[in-house]
Amino acid sequence: MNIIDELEWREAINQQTDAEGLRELTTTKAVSLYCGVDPTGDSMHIGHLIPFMMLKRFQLAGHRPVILIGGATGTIGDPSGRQSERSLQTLEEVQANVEALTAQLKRLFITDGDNQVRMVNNYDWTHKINVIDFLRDYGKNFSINTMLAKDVVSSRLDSGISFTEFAYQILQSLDYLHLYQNEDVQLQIGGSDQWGNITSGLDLIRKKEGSEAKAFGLTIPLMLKADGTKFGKTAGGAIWLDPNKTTPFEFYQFWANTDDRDVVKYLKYFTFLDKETVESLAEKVQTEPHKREAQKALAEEMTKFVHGEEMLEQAKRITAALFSGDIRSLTADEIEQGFKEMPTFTVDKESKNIIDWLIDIGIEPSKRQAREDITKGAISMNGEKVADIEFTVTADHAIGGRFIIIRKGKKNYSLVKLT
Ligand code: 485
Repeated sequence: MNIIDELEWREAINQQTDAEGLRELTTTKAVSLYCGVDPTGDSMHIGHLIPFMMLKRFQLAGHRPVILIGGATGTIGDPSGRQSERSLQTLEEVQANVEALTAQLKRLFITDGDNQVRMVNNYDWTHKINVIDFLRDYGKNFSINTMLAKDVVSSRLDSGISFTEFAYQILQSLDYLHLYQNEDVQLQIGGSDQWGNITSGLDLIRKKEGSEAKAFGLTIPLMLKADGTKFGKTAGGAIWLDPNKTTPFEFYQFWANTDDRDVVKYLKYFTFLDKETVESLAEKVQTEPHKREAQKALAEEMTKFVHGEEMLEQAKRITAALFSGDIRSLTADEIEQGFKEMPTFTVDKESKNIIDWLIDIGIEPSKRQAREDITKGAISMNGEKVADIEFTVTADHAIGGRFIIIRKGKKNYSLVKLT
């Protein structure tokens, strides 16, 4: 299947500048293409990931991906899709974010062979352009009238936009021209909000290189959920790629909790599973939805792609242990991940009778209540029932010397940290 046909099947194309031309180009050669991201934070979230997954699809189909990190554009800030002016980041902040994003992105791609990923930073060519050259060599090719008509700018004419943000589209256009001239790049992809910047780059290429220049643009649609809420957000905030912000277990759970109405769409749009596999999973959503096989496949594919095989196995182990109550099988590290969102208490390491211990922590309100819960078998520690009111809690009970998991009733888990 041609890559464009594949993207169409995946419903992953929003707009294209020349559908026929691009289909032809991608069937006749290994095309160099790029996607850029600005270092406005130290981690990407899954919203950012989408265009990069498409970039990876091109790579898997034999094309040549270029990832651009916006060390220059990140110091300005893209006004696309925003209602108000951004505050500037310091150059140090931008630099630290460049490093974090570079590391995060690079390992998702193939890094050897003919079509290995190339990483570029637009600071490298942008910082050399002086203001006179900028105005003479590039400024002359941009019409204020056209720039004003772009959504990004026209939507801000009432609320106001600085010259700095207004000029952003010129910087992104210079990138495309630079990559066209120096890296043989003929396609730029991005989210649907990038359409204005991408087409403005194409205009510059045609002005500089002639109207026959073979360069293309393609954007990816915004993912919409069946229930109308925003994709990629949970009660706890965005789903980050950085395992310190969203643990691999939480990442796995996010995908595993996908609604039946969305899961087939996600399998196509996000995973590298082929058409046959997706279709057979789609059938299972119809015939045996309770097994949630499609959700499991989605969660596995995504967690493996972003965090690797080992972290996926860990996420699955935590999921299974929480389901069966077999807490003892988990390591302290896994407990930390699995119980991140659950109530947490701290207590010192001193040995103590179970009743006093539960009151100290705050899990039980009174001795009477504690005694009652213990005798009726409602309390378990690390997955084992504690039915004896004379039981002594010692530091030895802590998993990895750090954690004790208390369950009260059927599913009220608490994490107790020993200090
Ligand atoms: O030459 C380029 C320089 C900068 C950029 C792209 C090409 C970044 C771009 N202007 C931008 O702001 N991208 C967003 C970002 O960095 O957070 C998001 C887009 C989203 C998707 C994602 O980057 O809003 O649609 O393209 C990868």
